[in-house]
Amino acid sequence: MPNLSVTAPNEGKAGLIPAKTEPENLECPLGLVTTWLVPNELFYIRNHFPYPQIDMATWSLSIGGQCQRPVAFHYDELLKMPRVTKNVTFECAGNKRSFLTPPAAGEQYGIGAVGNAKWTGVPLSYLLDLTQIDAGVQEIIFTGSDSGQRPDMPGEFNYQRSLPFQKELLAECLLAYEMNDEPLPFKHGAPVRLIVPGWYGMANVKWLTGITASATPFEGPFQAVDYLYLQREDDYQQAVPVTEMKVNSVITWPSRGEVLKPGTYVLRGLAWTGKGMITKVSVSTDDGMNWTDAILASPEHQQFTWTFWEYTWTISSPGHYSLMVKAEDSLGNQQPRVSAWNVKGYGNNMMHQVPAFVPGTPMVH
Ligand SMILES: Nc1nc2c(c(=O)[nH]1)N[C@H]1C(S)=C(S)[C@@H](COP(=O)(O)O)O[C@H]1N2
Ligand SMILES: [Mo]
Repeated sequence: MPNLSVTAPNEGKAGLIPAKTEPENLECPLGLVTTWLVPNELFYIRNHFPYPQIDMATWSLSIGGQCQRPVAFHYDELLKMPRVTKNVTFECAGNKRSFLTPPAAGEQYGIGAVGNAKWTGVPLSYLLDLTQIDAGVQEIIFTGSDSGQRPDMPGEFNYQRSLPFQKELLAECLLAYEMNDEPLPFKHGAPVRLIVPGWYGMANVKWLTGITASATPFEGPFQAVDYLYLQREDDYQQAVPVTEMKVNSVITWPSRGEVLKPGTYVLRGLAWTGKGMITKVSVSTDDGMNWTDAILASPEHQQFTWTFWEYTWTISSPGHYSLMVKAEDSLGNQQPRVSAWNVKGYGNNMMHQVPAFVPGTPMVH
């Protein structure tokens, strides 16, 4: 593999919606996604720091910490290990933040910080087993090679996150070096990134360089300051960590501002959840008064992946309509009409609402 760095702005990512350019944060135009797996060029991007520079001649992945046998592997060695492929949808915890009232600080994402892709790589448990992790280990820490400063504290930090040392959770995870059957694109974390099925996107550490077993809880800022549901700015005592995705859904057609005529249309969208399966999607065209089931329209509907939904709507008379969608999953989770607000604006799964206008007489300007 050649050395990895970004050579041109917007490289490979034309058509995405910029939320911020430095560091680069791009939303996916979900209305343009017609395939169940999002093409790599259209997959959203979320970065906390500028892109790292990676010298593949010296790059290796070290796995150590509280264990009997620390190890390190070059890229070519990882490719020769057992491999696993999983389709996984992930959503940025800040997706739909712009719909919160009052506003919450952070990237003001609309609905497009979510995507579904096919990931291939080494099972995480395979690598952890090689190291013979010590009794008493509580967490596994994952280190990305990107680093920089934060506005809220002095110092230089790498992007680092931990997972609890729970066998079932870790058994689901993989270290991906392929995305949709292509080598993992640099902007998505090449040479290898972590994939944690069912969790919000922050868990999927890109540009991995280190995996460390730890006997104490990890206190890095992307663990202990960010990605916590906080009710008050200073209330870290009561904070709940952001982990699994909540059940969520969006309308991808029509989009806001679409002018429609009386007639029959197919409304379209997507629904996803954390651990369960999407069992039901309902649509309202009258601002949530009446609801009708939509059709779950994905050819493949699997755990940890999103599903398309469709709903045939016949408009008989002009007027202003409020289209809404809500989804339910097999674990009984439902979407709230108004999200539980939190200081950092995470996990907003309130029902998505799109106004539609059907003019009845010629519009006068
Ligand atoms: N090293 C590193 N990994 C990272 C991040 C980052 O800034 N640096 N951002 C995280 C967040 S918040 C999200 S939502 C996902 C986004 O992955 P993507 O850019 O491939 O869509 O990556 C996660 N992994
Ligand atoms: Mo995110």
